[in-house]
Amino acid sequence: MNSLQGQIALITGASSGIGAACARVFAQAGAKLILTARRQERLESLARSLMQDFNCQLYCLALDVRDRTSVEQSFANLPPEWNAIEILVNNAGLSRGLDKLHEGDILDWEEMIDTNVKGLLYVTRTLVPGMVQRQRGHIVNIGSIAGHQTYPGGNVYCATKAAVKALSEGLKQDLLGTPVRVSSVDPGLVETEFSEVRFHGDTERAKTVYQGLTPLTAQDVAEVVLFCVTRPAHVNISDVILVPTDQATTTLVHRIT
Ligand code: NDP
Ligand code: 8X3
Repeated sequence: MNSLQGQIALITGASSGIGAACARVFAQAGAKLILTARRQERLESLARSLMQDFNCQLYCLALDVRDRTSVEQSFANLPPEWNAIEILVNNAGLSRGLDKLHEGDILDWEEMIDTNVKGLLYVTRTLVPGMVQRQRGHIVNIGSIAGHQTYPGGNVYCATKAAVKALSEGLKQDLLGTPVRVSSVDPGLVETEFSEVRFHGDTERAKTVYQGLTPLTAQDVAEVVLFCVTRPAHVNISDVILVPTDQATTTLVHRIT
């Protein structure tokens, strides 16, 4: 039931966190993997480890999802044996800052919108036509609880994830009548490099986000993604919100202090 034997899966943001964990569970399930992110050395090190552990086929692609031309050309130039992508995990994303909207850094806003919204759109627009043509495909968008509930200082990040939610719904509606599925996997607090990136490398501040509670791990999220993509063809897991037991809403969290 959980086999992806021989299926080609492309994961964006595979160099860290949830994307890297998806790569590992997919490799274990027998998928052929296209790993993409900006940090090529990270991808290659992950690829070496997955090849050693699972003897899987891998293709690493250094890619900035914000660069539309590069997205289009990189996918157009995939070796023919890597062309028939069946699973796309739109995971690349980030938050920057936790400022009040009226005090926010506009460069932070642009980076989030360009990556989380426009980057996801560029990748989707480039790869989904092939899925429709082949009558086979599954897109998993990594949204967030932040796309369902806004929290103080979350403003633009939450808006990008609300956009991802709308895009998942829109794509699902537009693909109706084809066998191509769309799932949205929307986690709460997951301990990855996410907060370190949000706070521009301030690791001490990043650690406080997960202090006094048991957050989700990237592996927890990857297992849900694997569940979505291994259902029978007539079943679409449309939207999953998964949170730590210690988290009720974006702001209501149980911490032991
Ligand atoms: P990480 O920071 O650990 O991973 C983010 C990944 O995105 C990295 O692989 C990074 O690779 C990639 N990425 C960022 N910008 C770009 C870009 N311009 N082009 C290509 N790749 C890019 O964080 P997470 O694993 O936590 O985040 C993954 C997704 O999960 C994001 O969409 C995030 O919003 C979402 N999410 C995270 C939650 C959390 O609490 N951690 C909760 C809910 C959702 P590189 O830097 O090498 O390009
Ligand atoms: C990440 C979860 O609540 O930190 O999307 O924004 S949260």
